[in-house]
Amino acid sequence: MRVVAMLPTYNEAGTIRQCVEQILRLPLETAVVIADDASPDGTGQIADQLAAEYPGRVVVVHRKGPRGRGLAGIEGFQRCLELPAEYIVEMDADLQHNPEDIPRLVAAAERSGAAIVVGSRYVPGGGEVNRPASRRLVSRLANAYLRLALGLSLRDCSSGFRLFRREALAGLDLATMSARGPWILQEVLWRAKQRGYRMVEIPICFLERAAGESKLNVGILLRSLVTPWLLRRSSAFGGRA
Ligand SMILES: Nc1nc2c(ncn2[C@@H]2O[C@H](COP(=O)(O)OP(=O)(O)O)[C@@H](O)[C@H]2O)c(=O)[nH]1
Ligand SMILES: [Mg+2]
Repeated sequence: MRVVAMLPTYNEAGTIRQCVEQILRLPLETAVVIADDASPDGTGQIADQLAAEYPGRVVVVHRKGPRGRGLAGIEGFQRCLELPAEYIVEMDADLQHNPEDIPRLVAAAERSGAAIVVGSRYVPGGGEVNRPASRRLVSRLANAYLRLALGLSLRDCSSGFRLFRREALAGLDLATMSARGPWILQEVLWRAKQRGYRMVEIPICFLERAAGESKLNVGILLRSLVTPWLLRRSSAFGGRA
C-alpha cells in the first residue's frame, strides 16, 4: 500500500461514496481512513458499507466524545500510521479537493524529497472555482497573515489538502497536539517548522462543494488567526507546541 487518504467527515453523506471510490480507483495502491464524528446524516453508515464492499482498503473510525476537525484528524492520522503506507494524504470528503490530484502530490514528494507537500490555491496554476469574491478575499488575507504569523514561506497555510511522508507524520508527535478544531491545520505546520521539515507546494484547484454544507464560520476563522500566537507563547514557555 502506497497512499492512505485520511478523510475527516461530519455530515458528508452526499459525497463520501464518490470521494472514496475515486480514491480507490486511482492508478496507485490506495486505501482510505474515514474519521467520522457520529454524523447525524448517516455518513458513518455509508462509510461502514464502503468498508464492507472494499475489505482491507477502507477503515472507519467512529469517534465518540467531543466533535472536532482537529480531534478527528489526529485520530484519523494515528489510524493511518497503523497501516503500512508510504504516504498519508489528508483531504476533505466533500469533493472540494479533487482525488485525481493525489498522484501529483505523490509525484511532487518523490521529485522534491520534501516531508510535506501542500496542495495550494495560491501558487501559480492554483485557484478556486466559483467562490464568491468576498470569501476569496477573506481567505487570501487570512493566508497572508498566517504566513507571517507562523513565519513560513508557504502561500496556502489553511489548505486541508496535504501529503505527508510517513516518517514525517509520525515525527509530529500527534498525541500531544492541542487543537480540537480546524486550526489543527496551523498547529501541524508550526510543528513541522519546528522539526525543520521541508515543505513544498503544488497548485490545486479548490472546487465547489458538491453537496452538504461548510462547517467553517467566523469563530473558527478567528480561532485560526490567534493560533500562531498561542503556539508561539506555548513554545516560549517550554510547552510542546
Ligand atoms: N470528523 C469531523 N470532520 C469535520 C468536522 N468539521 C469539519 N469536518 C470535515 O473536514 C472537512 C473540511 O470541512 P469543511 O466544512 O468542508 O471546510 P471548508 O472546506 O473550509 O468549508 C470536511 O470533510 C468536513 O466534513 C468535525 O467536527 N468532525
Ligand atoms: Mg470543504
